[in-house]
Amino acid sequence: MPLKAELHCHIEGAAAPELVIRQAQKYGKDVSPFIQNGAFVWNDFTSFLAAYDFAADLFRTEEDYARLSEHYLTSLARDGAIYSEVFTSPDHATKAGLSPKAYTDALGEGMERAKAKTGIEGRMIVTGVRHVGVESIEAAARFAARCNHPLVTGFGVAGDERMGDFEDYVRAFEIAREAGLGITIHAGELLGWESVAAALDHIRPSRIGHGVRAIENPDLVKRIADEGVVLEICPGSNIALKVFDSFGEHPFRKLRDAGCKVTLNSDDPPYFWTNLKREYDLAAEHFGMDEKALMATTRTAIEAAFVDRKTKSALM
Ligand code: ES4
Ligand code: ZN
Repeated sequence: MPLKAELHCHIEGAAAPELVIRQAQKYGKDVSPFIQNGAFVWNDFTSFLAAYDFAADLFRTEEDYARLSEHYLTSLARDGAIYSEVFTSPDHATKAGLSPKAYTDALGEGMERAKAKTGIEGRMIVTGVRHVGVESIEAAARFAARCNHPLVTGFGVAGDERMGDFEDYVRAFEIAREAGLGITIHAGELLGWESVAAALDHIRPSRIGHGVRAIENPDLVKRIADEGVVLEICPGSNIALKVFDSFGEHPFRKLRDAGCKVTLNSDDPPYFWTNLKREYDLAAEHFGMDEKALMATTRTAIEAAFVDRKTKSALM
């Protein structure tokens, strides 16, 4: 089994249905509109976000969040992962009445517990959400910049790519960059290659979340390869959300062959009927990735990780 590393997973989106059901019992909520036969129910990006928000709303206390990150990183380690970066979103915690600091400390505590049990290294990327609005994104950046949590090493923007413009987020990313945080932004998933180009022009990230629709423009693919921008590719998510019709049509292999730095990620694993192990298995089955190529993908992820040099060299 190849060693694995993950750069792109939303922590609330990593909550397994069993854990969400347990949380719903705790808070007296009916899961049936969003979970049926042990699986999340949704049919497009908007209804996916609704199910995601329902589940996220069931994590309310520090112990809820600590259990969530402990649970996820422990299961990842059992599947052969040595490193994981998770997207955190202070917006969810604020809605639940928890301060961004209490939320982050709790997730960090869960990550430390998982590390003590399994050795897996974890870091957090504080994330602003496009469909919540630019003010909340800047607030997330300011929090990330000042929180001084040793496991917060990055800042990103996720959410509905069809809302807002990249120009709107320049100030948030400047705040994060000045604080020394790593920078990544979702682009080229729901919208086409122009979105990836705009993200590169305005935000200058070292990594792009998804970025797969760059394949629509060969000049842009060359630019990504030349500039060494790392793509956080989530094949299972892309097929579940119908970004591409089938794994056979997914551009992972073409992007890799064109010299782009590619990594494998699970995004919101149970919503997309996946996990990191399945992503590696899919890449072997559909993208012709042998064991050596998969290990190279893991190495690319660790090289691109938002982690201090000492930890990085210990992982390599
Ligand atoms: C996302 Cl805000 C958010 N949460 C989970 N998954 C996502 N994908 C894109 N935006
Ligand atoms: Zn994502």
